[in-house]
Amino acid sequence: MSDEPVDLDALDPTERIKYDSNYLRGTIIEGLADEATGSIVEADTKVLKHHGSYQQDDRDLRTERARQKLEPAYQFMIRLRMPGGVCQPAQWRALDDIADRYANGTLRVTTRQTFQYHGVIKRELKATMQAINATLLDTIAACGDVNRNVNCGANPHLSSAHHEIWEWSRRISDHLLPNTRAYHEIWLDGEKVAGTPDQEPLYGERYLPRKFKIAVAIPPMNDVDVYANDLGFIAIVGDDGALQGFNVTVGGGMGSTHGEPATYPRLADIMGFCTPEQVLEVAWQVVAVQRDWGDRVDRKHARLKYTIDDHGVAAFRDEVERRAGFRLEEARPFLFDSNADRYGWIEGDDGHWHLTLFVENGRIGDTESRQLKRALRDIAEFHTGEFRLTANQNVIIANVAPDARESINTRLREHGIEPEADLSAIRRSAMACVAMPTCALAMAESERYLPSLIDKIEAIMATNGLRDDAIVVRMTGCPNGCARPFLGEIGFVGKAPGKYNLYLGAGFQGQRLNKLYRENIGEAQILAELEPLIAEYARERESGEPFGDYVIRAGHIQAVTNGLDFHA
Ligand code: SRM
Ligand code: SF4
Repeated sequence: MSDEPVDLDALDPTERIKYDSNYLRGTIIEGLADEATGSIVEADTKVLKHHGSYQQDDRDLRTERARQKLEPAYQFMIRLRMPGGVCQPAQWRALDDIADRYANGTLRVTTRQTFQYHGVIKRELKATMQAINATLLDTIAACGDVNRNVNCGANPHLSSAHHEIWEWSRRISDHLLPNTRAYHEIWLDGEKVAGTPDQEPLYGERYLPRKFKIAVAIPPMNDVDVYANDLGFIAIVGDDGALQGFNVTVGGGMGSTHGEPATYPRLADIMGFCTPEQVLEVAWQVVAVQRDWGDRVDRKHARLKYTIDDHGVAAFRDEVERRAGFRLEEARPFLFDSNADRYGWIEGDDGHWHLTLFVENGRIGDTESRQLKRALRDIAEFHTGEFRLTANQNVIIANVAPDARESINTRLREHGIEPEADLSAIRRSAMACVAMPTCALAMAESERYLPSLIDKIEAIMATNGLRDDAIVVRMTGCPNGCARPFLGEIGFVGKAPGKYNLYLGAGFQGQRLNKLYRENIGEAQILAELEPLIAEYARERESGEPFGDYVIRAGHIQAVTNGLDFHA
């Protein structure tokens, strides 16, 4: 970190807010106490993110509230930090209670393996944070310009080294946590320690130029979409089942802005290989170089992916190696076969079983016919293994003894859930971001709309004999890319209410971006575009050929292997 004085006025205004916040305190305590409004001041909303919470308002109510001359229906989203998505049954029960007591009665599994609550009001924000902390989970650094929740391949059956690899994801997460005591002071009534100013050896007083994300993938599954992360570790497990180390990837990200070609999704480059003992140092130095080299003037150009394109991977690697004091080895061979989850019951090496349940768009709630939230809560009363959230927004009931399987099946069926439901492959390969009504940035519906669109695409697939063929479909309400839509073989990105850009051609293993095929189209045109393509795919595809590969081979769309070609 450089000690040179910084002209904050020359930087993005968020830099001053972070600097002035006194290590993420701001005036949040005062804002929580202000009963005149359900909101907090603008600068504090930016500081609050680093504590895992966003101020939002219910967009469904905006017009009516304005008509009544009321302030917007302010509420807060809270995101947990849960490395690798692991949650113990007692924690599940407590988190379920919190959803009913303080939030909107649902738990939302995110695309980064954690939970979000929506609809918490300011008056109850602190109590909610305290209730979360009482479960021994927290929300520190779940959002903001810091390293966020570390993802890890979620399928424990895959490799005997899984536990060890997951343990590394947890250690990376801990290693990169901010040091400030602000979180404890604000939410947990922690004492202010006089005379000992906070220090942030990694982040400094202004934290990172932008958010930072890490994932650990365990081949052959790329269920974390490792190439969409700023920093990735691909576990290399030897034939003897022992963890040899990790290939290191840098410079992935999805976010872009419509009509601004200087912003683009980018897949990470493989930078080399490190041993397990080197992982923490590599992670630290990659973050540190991005802290020092990242753009603090233009937030739209501040993610590591732009730093990498500006400086080149070789220069970035040299700097990381110089600071770490060792060189990375040549990357080692590995293979990914898909970026999806495997559903149903699977037996692990040790005779324990794991049930991956499809959760449509990650929303765990109850309806009259299906009480998923209730069922999982009941299972958490007797389950002796753990729950694992996947980066595809699903839930794994993991480490189940063989004789406990039947009670889990029974409990699910009692609540209208078929444990190994025979859903179409396209529905199971689809995911959508939250979007309306909580996301301030949504331009179109996503979570609330995708299921009905899938009903229609599903019918086209069935007519063409493709009911059991997976095509990865991703939808988001805007181009920020929260459901990684640019990795969809079919991607929909919201442009305006009811209108989407249609993208085609991403790689089935998450190894290639898609490309714009049609712009700003509504449902009728979406279906009219997809119907002949799907029919042609059914007729003409080669054995095992994924849809994304087919549309490129057939000349419908160009392959995008480099983010810089995304708009070309
Ligand atoms: Fe995201 C902002 C939801 C994963 C890229 N994201 C937001 C906000 C907080 C909107 C805001 O800034 O006001 C959304 C809150 C909606 C709500 O009401 O809950 C939001 N993002 C989500 C979640 C909940 C989507 C979901 O349906 O699961 C995911 C939470 C992940 C987590 O647990 O940490 C989520 N967001 C992602 C991903 C996917 C990933 O990381 O694998 C991406 C693309 C990867 C990347 O970071 O490039 C993503 N979110 C963004 C961006 C664009 C960042 C950029 O580089 O331009 C924004 C906007 C921003 O940062 O300015 C954003
Ligand atoms: Fe909101 Fe856009 Fe992210 Fe969807 S992709 S949650 S609309 S920011």
